Amino acid sequence: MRTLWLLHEMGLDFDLRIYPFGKALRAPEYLAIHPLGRVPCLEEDGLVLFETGAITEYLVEKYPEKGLGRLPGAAERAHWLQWLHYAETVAVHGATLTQQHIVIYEDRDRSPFVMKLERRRLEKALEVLDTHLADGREYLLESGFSAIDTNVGYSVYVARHFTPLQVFPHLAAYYNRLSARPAFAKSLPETPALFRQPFYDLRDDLAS
Ligand SMILES: N[C@@H](CCC(=O)N[C@@H](CS)C(=O)NCC(=O)O)C(=O)O
Repeated sequence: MRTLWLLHEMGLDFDLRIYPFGKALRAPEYLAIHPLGRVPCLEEDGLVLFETGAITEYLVEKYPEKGLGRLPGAAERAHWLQWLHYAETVAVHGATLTQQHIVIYEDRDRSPFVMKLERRRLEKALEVLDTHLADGREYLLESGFSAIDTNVGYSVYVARHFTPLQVFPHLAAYYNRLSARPAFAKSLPETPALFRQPFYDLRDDLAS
């Protein structure tokens, strides 16, 4: 979703191929593109690239006129890189919580301890963003919207399924700004593919 969002923000022409989670991602044809069978993947002019962060850097450098990167030499370059990679720090907690609450099918295989720990670690990671945004800035960099906002924004999109954003007022306002962008709306799945409910609370009902 975050790469799709970025492509829409950039206004590029592209063909989207959707691979549902499951066997399609482990088919030999797909493993020839991404050896781990994950999404996303970008193919352009014979180049095959995986890892969202790398795809982000590649796209903003290939299309500098879109203005969504902060290229080497730019004043905010170092912080642009910092938040690009921080997006993955947040995303990993979201991915673990997605696995615990949604992907794992049987209650006996879920861990209330992991759910609690990961929710706490996610909240600490969100707190850092909330504090950063507390000075009233609209987006992560003072110079305005860039590709790091699609990466971090996606991580917040996932995170809010597992922790209420209201306790982070600056982050909640930032997420509202991001989700009002037309390119964000275009990147959402037409039918809920993964998140079938808006919020997944802690599961204290599970045996420890
Ligand atoms: N760090 C990688 C993460 C890739 C990843 O784990 N993608 C997930 C979806 S967000 C996936 O393909 N999961 C399918 C699976 O593990 O079978 C990236 O940003 O591209």
